[in-house]
Amino acid sequence: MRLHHFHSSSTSFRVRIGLNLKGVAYESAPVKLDWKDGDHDKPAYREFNPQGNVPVLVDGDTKVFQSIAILEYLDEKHPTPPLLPQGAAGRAWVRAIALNVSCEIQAPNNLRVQRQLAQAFGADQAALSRWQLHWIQVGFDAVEAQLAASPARGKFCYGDAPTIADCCLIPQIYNARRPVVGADISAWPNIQLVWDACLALPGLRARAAHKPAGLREPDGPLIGRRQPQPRRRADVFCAASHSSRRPRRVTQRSM
Ligand SMILES: N[C@@H](CCC(=O)N[C@@H](CS)C(=O)NCC(=O)O)C(=O)O
Repeated sequence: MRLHHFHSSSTSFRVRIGLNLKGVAYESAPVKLDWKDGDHDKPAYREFNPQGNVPVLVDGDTKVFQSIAILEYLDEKHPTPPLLPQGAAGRAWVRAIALNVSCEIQAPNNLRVQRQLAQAFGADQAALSRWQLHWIQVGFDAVEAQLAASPARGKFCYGDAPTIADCCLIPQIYNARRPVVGADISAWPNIQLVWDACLALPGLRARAAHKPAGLREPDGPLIGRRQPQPRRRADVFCAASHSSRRPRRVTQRSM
């Protein structure tokens, strides 16, 4: 399998967590996201992925777009450990959390939205930060209420094992805690509890899932060519986290 992703993309991070939890090895194909000269905007990448975003999973002749579709694809191809509970009601509940994060929080805060706000409507960084925090608060309020009301909540969003809900929520929490957004997740006690439980689990540990220990992170070719590493903090991205350290190649899951 090959994952086309960006090291600080929260949607890519969802899939890396899923791959880590399932112990599936993958080849890493980095795609530089950038406000001005991102690879995702270039014709070669648009041809590869007309949606112009990351992540994309390539499995033999199969190409899967959209992080939640990728997580479900992985779950069907590698059923153990499962990322969805048994039963229609539980599965719908978990998908509702994942989709809330994906559609109601990440989507309005995406790079292309922020770029449009800045370029077409003159939003400065302070306005963009307020914008991001707003959608995080609205979305986390809803997730918190759903978690608080659920008898199924255990250590994780649903029960005592991580599901695609946790795969989506953890990167979003990571994103929300960045200084440029500044959300205090203790305001959402159930989300805080899930975050704490996830950090204690090796396959879901945010840093570890982000950059597996001992492995060099992507600076390799994307669609047949080498590309430069991002050099600056990209705080306006839909980032999962940012690091000034050089990213590492991810070729084998270590957890
Ligand atoms: N709904 C998509 C969203 C993917 C997405 O927007 N990814 C961001 C990175 S976190 C991206 O590539 N943004 C590029 C852009 O906004 O143009 C998914 O879940 O895969």
